[in-house]
Amino acid sequence: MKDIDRLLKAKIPCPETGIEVKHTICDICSPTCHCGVDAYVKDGKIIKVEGTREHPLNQGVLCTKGAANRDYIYREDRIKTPLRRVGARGEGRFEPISWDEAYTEIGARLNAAKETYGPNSVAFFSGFSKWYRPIFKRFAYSFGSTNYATESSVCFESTVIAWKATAGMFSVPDVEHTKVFLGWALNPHYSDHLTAFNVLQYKEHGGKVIIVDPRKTPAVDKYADIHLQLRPGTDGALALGMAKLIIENGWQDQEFIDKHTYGYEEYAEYVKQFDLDRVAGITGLSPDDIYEATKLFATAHPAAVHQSASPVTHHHNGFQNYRALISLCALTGNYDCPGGVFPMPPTYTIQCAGFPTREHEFADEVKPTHGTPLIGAGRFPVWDAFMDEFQAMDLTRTLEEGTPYPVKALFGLGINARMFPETGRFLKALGSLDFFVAADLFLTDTCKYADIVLPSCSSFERGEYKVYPGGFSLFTKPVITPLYESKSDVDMLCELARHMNLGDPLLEAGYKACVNDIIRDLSVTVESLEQSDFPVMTPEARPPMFGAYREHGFPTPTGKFEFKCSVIEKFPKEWGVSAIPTWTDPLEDEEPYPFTLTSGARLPNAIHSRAHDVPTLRSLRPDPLADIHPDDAAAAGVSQGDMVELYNAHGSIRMKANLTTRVRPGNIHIYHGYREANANDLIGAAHLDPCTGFPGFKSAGCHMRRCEEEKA
Ligand SMILES: Nc1nc2c(c(=O)[nH]1)N[C@H]1C(S)=C(S)[C@@H](COP(=O)(O)OP(=O)(O)OC[C@H]3O[C@@H](n4cnc5c(=O)[nH]c(N)nc54)[C@H](O)[C@@H]3O)O[C@H]1N2
Ligand SMILES: Nc1nc2c(c(=O)[nH]1)N[C@H]1C(S)=C(S)[C@@H](COP(=O)(O)OP(=O)(O)OC[C@H]3O[C@@H](n4cnc5c(=O)[nH]c(N)nc54)[C@H](O)[C@@H]3O)O[C@H]1N2
Ligand code: SF4
Ligand SMILES: [Mo]
Repeated sequence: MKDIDRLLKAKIPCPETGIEVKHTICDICSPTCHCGVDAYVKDGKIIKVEGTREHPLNQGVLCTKGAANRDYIYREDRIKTPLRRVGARGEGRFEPISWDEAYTEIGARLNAAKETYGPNSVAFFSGFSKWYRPIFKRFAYSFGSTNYATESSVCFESTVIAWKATAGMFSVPDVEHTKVFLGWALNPHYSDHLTAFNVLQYKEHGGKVIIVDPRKTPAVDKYADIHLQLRPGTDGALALGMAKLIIENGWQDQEFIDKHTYGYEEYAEYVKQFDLDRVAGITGLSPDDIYEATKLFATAHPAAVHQSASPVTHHHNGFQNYRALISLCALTGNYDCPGGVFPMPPTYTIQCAGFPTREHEFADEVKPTHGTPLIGAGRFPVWDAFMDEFQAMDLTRTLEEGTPYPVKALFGLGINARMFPETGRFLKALGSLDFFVAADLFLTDTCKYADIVLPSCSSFERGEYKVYPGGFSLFTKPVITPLYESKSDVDMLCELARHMNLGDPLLEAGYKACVNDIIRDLSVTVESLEQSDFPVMTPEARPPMFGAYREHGFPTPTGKFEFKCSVIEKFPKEWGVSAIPTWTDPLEDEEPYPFTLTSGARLPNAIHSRAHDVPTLRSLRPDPLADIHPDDAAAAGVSQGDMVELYNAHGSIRMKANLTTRVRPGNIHIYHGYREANANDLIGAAHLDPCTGFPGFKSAGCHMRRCEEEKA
C-alpha cells in the first residue's frame, strides 16, 4: 500500500490527505449535553467524528448516538429543497419549489389567516430542538400571534413549574457534596451519560444512593444501596408517606421549616393519613424498605434529590407527585445549601450556565398586546399561571372543535406528531387547517401533511450560540456547507421576516444581530466568540451562592419555600387544584385494564422518533420490544420473541415480547417513537394532568394478547 493510501485509510488529517479537523457540536439530544465534536472533513464531506478533548463538558467522550452523527446527517430521507404538496395530506406527493416561492406562499397564506380569523388563528410550534427558539418566538410575536408552543408541553417543564410553584425557581442537586443521593427516576446511563459520570464518581467516593424506579436499570445494578421498585405514578404517595415518617420520628429540620417555609401545618396534617402500610399497599413496596430509605435520606446531612427530567411528571397526577417529592428537600432542610438542592436560574435555551442573558426580554419586547387567550387557556390552571406558551396538548381538541376560536394555520419547526398522544387523531385534525408549513431535516410522516415543507440543516451545517454549565459560551461555525438546499432554521426565519415585511429590524438584521442583542449585557459578542473553536469562559459567570436565598428570601410571593403554593391557594375552589401536594390515583380517569402500560424510558441508541431511522443505531436494537414480566407472559401463553398485541380503547400496536424481571408484574414497558409500533397510539389524548396538561405517557391501561396468527 502506498503511503498516501495508508494515510487516507487511517483518516490522518494532513496536507497530503486533504483531511481537515473542524470543531462543532452534536445536537441530537438535550442542550444540557450538546457535546463537542471533532469532524474530519474531506472534500466537503464528513468522513469521521470524534469527541472534542478540549470541550469542557464531554472532554472527548461521545455517546452511541453522537458517534453515529454521520449516519444521522446523511440520512437518505433528508429534505433536499423546499416542497409544495401536490397530493392529499399524508400521501407524500410534493413538487420542489424555490426558497423564494416558498417564502411568498407562506407569507400570503399566514397573512390570509390573520386577516380572516385574527392573529391567534396562526399557531407556532417547535419540537425537541431548542437552539432557535428565542428567534422563533420573536417571529411569532412580531407576526402578531401569541399562540406559540414547544415540546415543553410534554418534556421537563412540568418539573420546572413545580419548582416555580414551590420555591420560585428551578433547582438542581449538588451531587458532588451530598452524602445521600435520592435518585428519584434516576437512570442517566441511557438519558444523560454526562450525569452518569458524576454519579459514578460520587459513588466511588463513598456516597449512598437510593433509587426510586419501577424498573431495574443499569443505575440500580451499578450503585443502588436501596432500590424502591414502586408501581409507576405512585411517587406522590411514597413521598407523602416518607414525610409522615420523617415528622413522626422527629427527623425534620424544624429550624428551616420555621424560618423559611410556608404552609407547613396544613401539609403536616395532610400527610398523617399516609400510614406506612397504606403507602406500601399503594406503591407495592415493602414497609421495611420504605422505612430504611426514609431514615437513610432524612438522617444524613446533606442529602439531595435527583431532579428527574420528566418521568415523574408523565402521569395524570404528575405535577402533585413531583411537588410531594421536592417538598422532602425543605422538610429535611436540604434546600439552598451545599450538598442539597439549590436554586439555579436558567441562562439560555434551558441551559443553566451561571450568568443571565436577555433570552426572554428579546421576545417579550415585541409581544402583541391584543390579549386573545392562548389555545387551551382555562383548561390547565397551573400551566396557565406559570407559562406564557400555549399547552400543545389542547391543540388536537382545538383543531377538531374550533373552540374557543378556529386555528387555521400552523407553522411547525421540527413538529413531530409521534410525540402527541393519539397520534392518528392529531394528524387527522391537521386536516382542518387552511395552511400548514413544516421545517425539518427529514421528510417525516408529519411533514407529509404539510402544504409547504422546508429543509432545515443540522448543527454541523450552521453556526449557533450555546452556553454550558461552568460559565461557558460558544458560537459554533459550520464544518460543511448545508446539504442540498437546506438552511439553518434561524436564517429561514430571518429571511421570511424580511420577505413578509414584519417590520422587526432585529429579525430582519439576521441571527447574529439577534444573538448580539440577547447577550448585549455581557462582555462577549458573537464576533469575539467566533475567535475560538471551543467554549470560552464568560466573564460575568458566577458560581452558585449557597444560602443566598435563605438569607434574602425565595422568589415566591411569600418569600418562603411553599409547602402550600400561594399562587394556587388563590385559585377558585371549583378549579379543584390543591395548594398542598395531594395524592390521587394516576389511573383515576381511565377505565380499568389488566396491565399498566409505561412508555418511553430512554434507550441509549434512540432519541424519540429520530434515531430509529438511523441505520447503525437501529441495528443495535432492530425490533420494537415490549418488556413483560415472565409471570405475566406465562399467564398469557407468551414466550420470548412472540409477537404480542397491546391494545386499549385508543388503539392497538404489535411488538415482540421481551420477557424480563426488570419490570414489575402487571406492568408492561414499551419504548416510544417507532413508526411501526407507536406507543402514543395507546395513550389517550385526554389522559392529561389536569394541573399542567402533561400526558400520562408513563401510566395508561392496556390488554395484552399473543398474536397467534403471526409466528415471530
Ligand atoms: N409515549 C411517549 N411519548 C413521548 C415521551 C415518552 O416518554 N413516551 N417523551 C416525550 C418527551 S419528554 C419529549 S421531549 C417529546 C419529544 O418529541 P419530539 O419533539 O417530537 O422529538 P423528536 O422525535 O426528537 O422530533 C423532533 C423533530 O425535530 C426534527 N429536528 C431535529 N433537529 C432539528 C432542527 O435543528 N431543526 C428543525 N426544524 N427540526 C429538527 C426531527 O427530525 C424530528 O422530526 O416526546 C414526548 N413523547
Ligand atoms: N438516549 C436518549 N436520551 C435522552 C432522550 C432520548 O430520547 N434518548 N430524551 C431526552 C429527553 S427529551 C428527556 S425529557 C430526558 C428524560 O430523561 P430521564 O428523566 O432520565 O428519563 P428516562 O430515562 O425516561 O427515565 C428515567 C427512569 O425513570 C423511570 N420511570 C418511569 N416511570 C416512572 C415513575 O412513574 N416513577 C419513577 N420514580 N420512575 C419512573 C424509568 O423506568 C427510567 O429508568 O432524556 C433525554 N435524553
Ligand atoms: S447525543 Fe450523545 S454525543 Fe450527542 S449531545 Fe447527546 S450525549 Fe452528547
Ligand atoms: Mo423530553
